[in-house]
Amino acid sequence: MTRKPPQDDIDEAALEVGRPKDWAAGVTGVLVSARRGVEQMGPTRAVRALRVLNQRAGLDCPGCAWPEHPGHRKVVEFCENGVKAVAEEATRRRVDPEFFATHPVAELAERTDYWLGQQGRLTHPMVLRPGATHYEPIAWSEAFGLIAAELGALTSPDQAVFYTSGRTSNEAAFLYQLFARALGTNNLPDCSNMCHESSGAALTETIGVGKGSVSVDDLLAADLIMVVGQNPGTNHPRMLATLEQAKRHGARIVAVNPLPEAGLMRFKNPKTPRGVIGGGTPLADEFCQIRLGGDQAFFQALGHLLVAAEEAAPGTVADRDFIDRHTEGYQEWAEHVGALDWAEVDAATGLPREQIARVGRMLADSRRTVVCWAMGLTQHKHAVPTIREVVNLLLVRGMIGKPGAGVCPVRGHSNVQGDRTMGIWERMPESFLSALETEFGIDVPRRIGYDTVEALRAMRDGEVGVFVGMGGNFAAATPDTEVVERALRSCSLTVQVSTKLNRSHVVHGRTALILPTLGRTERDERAGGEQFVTVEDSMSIVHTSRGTLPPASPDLLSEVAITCRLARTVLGADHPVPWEEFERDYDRVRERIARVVPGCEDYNHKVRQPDGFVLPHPPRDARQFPTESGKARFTVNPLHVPRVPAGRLLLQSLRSHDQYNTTIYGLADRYRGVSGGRRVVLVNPDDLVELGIADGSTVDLVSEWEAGDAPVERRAERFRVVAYPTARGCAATYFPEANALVPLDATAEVSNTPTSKSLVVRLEPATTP
Ligand SMILES: Nc1nc2c(c(=O)[nH]1)N[C@H]1C(S)=C(S)[C@@H](COP(=O)(O)OP(=O)(O)OC[C@H]3O[C@@H](n4cnc5c(=O)[nH]c(N)nc54)[C@H](O)[C@@H]3O)O[C@H]1N2
Ligand SMILES: Nc1nc2c(c(=O)[nH]1)N[C@H]1C(S)=C(S)[C@@H](COP(=O)(O)OP(=O)(O)OC[C@H]3O[C@@H](n4cnc5c(=O)[nH]c(N)nc54)[C@H](O)[C@@H]3O)O[C@H]1N2
Ligand SMILES: [Mo]
Repeated sequence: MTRKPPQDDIDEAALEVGRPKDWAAGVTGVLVSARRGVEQMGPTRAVRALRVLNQRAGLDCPGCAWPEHPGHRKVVEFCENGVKAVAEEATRRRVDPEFFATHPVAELAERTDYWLGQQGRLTHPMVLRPGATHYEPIAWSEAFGLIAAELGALTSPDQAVFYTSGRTSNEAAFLYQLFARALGTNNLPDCSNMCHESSGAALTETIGVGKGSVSVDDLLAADLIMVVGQNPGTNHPRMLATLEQAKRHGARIVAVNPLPEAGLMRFKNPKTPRGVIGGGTPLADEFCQIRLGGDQAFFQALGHLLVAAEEAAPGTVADRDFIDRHTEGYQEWAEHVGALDWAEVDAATGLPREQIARVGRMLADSRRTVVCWAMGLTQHKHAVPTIREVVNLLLVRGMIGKPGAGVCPVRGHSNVQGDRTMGIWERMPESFLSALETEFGIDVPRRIGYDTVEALRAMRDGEVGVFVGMGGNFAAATPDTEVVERALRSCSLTVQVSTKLNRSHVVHGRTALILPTLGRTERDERAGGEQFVTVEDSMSIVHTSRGTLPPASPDLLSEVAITCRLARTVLGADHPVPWEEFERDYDRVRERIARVVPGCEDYNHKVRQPDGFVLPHPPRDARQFPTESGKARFTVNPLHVPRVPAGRLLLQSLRSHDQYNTTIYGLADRYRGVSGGRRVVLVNPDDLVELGIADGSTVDLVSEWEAGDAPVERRAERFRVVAYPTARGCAATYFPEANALVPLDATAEVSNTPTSKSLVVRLEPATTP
C-alpha cells in the first residue's frame, strides 16, 4: 500500500531545517501566541476569548487536560498552544454553503489536513447525497430524518458505530452514550482507545482505578518527578510552570525520552521576569535518552536495584508496612526482577548502567515520588506491562496514597477523562449499565461494543452501515490510512459532528452529513436560557466551562441539542428519556448524571462551587484499592525487548509544536528547528552514516509487518531526512502523516491501542520524483 503526499505538500523547497532548541516557552512563545490569536480572531475577539480562559466561571481551554491549580489561578492561565487552540476555534474564517458549492469533494480530498483546517468554521448542516460531487445545505430536521432512516434500515443496532473525541462536554457525552445504548449498542469507540487506554488498563488491574492519583499540590510537594514518554513543552505547556515551581521547592526531575525535547531541558516561564530575560530554569536533573520501547526494561532494572538495596539493608528501601498492609505479590515480583538479564536491559534501553544506577539511588532516597507519562509509554505493543512496572516501582516504596506521591498519566484531550466517566466506553461495567436502566426505564445491551480498532475491522469487513463521529477526525487519527479510507467509504452513511472541516468530511460513506456544532468558546443559548457545560481534567477535578463569544453562525446547534434531536427523531417522541427537556436545560441532564455516575451525587450543586469538585479516588484518598482482592497488585511481566532487523529503524510518530492532533496550526516545529513543511524523518546522524543515507535526502518510509506468513509493506512517499540527536536506531516523524504506515493489527496487548510509537521501517530513496 502506498500513500502519496497531498497536492499542497509538494512544495518541498519551503521546508527549512535549523538547530533544535534546548529550552521552551519564554518570550517567543508569547509573541507567537499573540500573533496567532489576532490573525485568526481579530483583536477584540482575541481579548474577549482569552480573558476568561481557564478562569473560575470561565472557559475550560479546549487544548490539553492539564489542570488549573485550584485557588492559585493567575490572570494569564494559558499557554502558547492554548491560544492556538482557541484561535483555531474562534477564527473569523468560515466554511459556508458557498464554499462547498465552489469546491467539489474530490478537490477537497486532495488537500492537506492543514489546508482543510485553515478554511474556517463550519456554518451550516451539509449533505453529500449518493453520487453527488458537492456537499449541499440541508435542514437540521431533514438531516436527523435521514440518519433515522439509515439507522432504521440496519438489521441490528450493532451495525452502527458512535465514535467520540475528547472535547465533548460531560453533558453531551452522557446523552450520546445514552442514545447509543437506548438504540441498542455499546459500539462507543473513542480517541482514548488510541491514547491512554493502556494507562487505564494497567492502573485498573493494579490499583483498582484507571485514573491518575495525584493533584498539582502533590507535584509541588514531590521531591522526585519522573517525566517519561511525554513532551510537555509542546503538549502540556502549563505543566512546565508546575515543574519549575516543584524544582524551586527542591524536587529533582528525571526525563526519560529518546529525544532531548526542549521543554524537558530548560524552561523560560514567560509569566515571571526570570523567564523573560536570561537562560531560564534547567528542568531535568537527569536526562535518560532511552531507546523506543525500552522503558519496561528500564523500570525493571530500577526495580532490580531497589530490591537489591533492600536485601543488602532490610527495611531501608521497601516500605514494608505499606507492602504488608496494602499490596500482594511483592515476593514474586522481587524474585522476577532479581533475576534480571542486564544484557537485555542494555539492548532495550541503550542507557549507561551508571545512569540507571543514579536514577535508582534517586528513587531509593526520595520520600515523595511522582511518575508522569503520556504517549511515549502508551502506544507500544508492551505498553500495559510497561505501565504495570511503573506501578511496581511506586508500590515498593509506598508511593501511592500519600501527599507528594503517585501515578500521573497526563491526559490528552481536555475532556477525554470526563467522557469516560460519563460512559463513553465500549465496555462500561454492569453497575453503570444497570443504573442507566433503573434511571430511565430502558433496556441497555450487554454485548461489549467495538473499540476503535475493532470498529475499523468491522467497517472494513462490511459489518457496519452507519458511522457517527461526535467530534474528532476518525479518518486521519486512526491507523492504517488506506484501510480506514476503504472502511469509511463502505458505510452507507457517515455523519460528522464537527466545528472545522477535516479529512473525515472528504473520506465519506455513500451518503455523508456534516453537522456543525458550537465550540467551547461560544455562548450556548437554549430555550431554558444560557447554558454552561462541565468537564473533568487530568486530575479528576470536575468544573464548569462557559463560552463567551457569539456563535460562529446562527445555524449551529450545541452537541447536546444535536444528540437530543437526533435521539427524539430516531427513538420517537414517546421515548421514556425526556430528550426535549434535556435540550432545554442542562441542569436536567446533570440531575440524571448525579443519579447514575458514581461520585457525582449532588452534581448540580458541586459543579457550581468556585473550583468545582474532585471525584473520589480510593487509592489516593484512603489507600483503598478496589481490585478483586482489595489490595494493590505487584505484577510479574515478562520483559519485552524491541528487536529491529539490520538496516531498519524503529520509528515513532509524534506531534510537532504547531498542531493539535490532526489539526495542523502551522508549519513551525519551533523547538525542533523544522519549519515550512511536515514531511520529515528525524534520524540519528550515526545511523545515517551506517545506513549510507545522506542528511537532507528525500526518502520513502516503508513499514514492515508480518501478517500471517506474508510480510506486508506500507509506503509513505517523500520525506526529507533530518539528522537529529534522537537515540540510536530510533527515528521520528509526524502524526497523522505517519498513520499510513501503522498496520491495523499492530496493537498493544490488553488495551488494543495502535503501536504508533514503534514501527519497524526502512528508508528507501524516493520512488517518485
Ligand atoms: N499543542 C498540543 N497539545 C496537545 C496535543 C497536540 O497535538 N498539540 N495533543 C493532546 C493529546 S490528545 C495527547 S494524548 C497529548 C500527547 O502528549 P505527548 O505524549 O507528549 O505527545 P507526543 O507528541 O505523541 O509525544 C510523545 C513523547 O514521548 C516520547 N517517546 C516516544 N516513544 C517513547 C518511548 O518508547 N519511551 C519514552 N520514554 N519516550 C518516548 C517522544 O519522543 C515524545 O517526546 O497531548 C495533548 N496536548
Ligand atoms: N500515528 C499516530 N496516531 C495517533 C496518535 C499518535 O501519537 N500517532 N495519537 C492518538 C491520540 S493520543 C488521539 S487522542 C487521537 C485523536 O483523535 P481525534 O480526537 O479523533 O482527532 P482530533 O484531531 O483531535 O480531532 C479534531 C477535529 O475535532 C473537531 N472538533 C474540535 N473541537 C470540537 C468540538 O468542540 N466539538 C466537536 N464536535 N468537534 C470538535 C474538529 O472538526 C477537528 O477537525 O489520535 C490518535 N492517533
Ligand atoms: Mo490523546
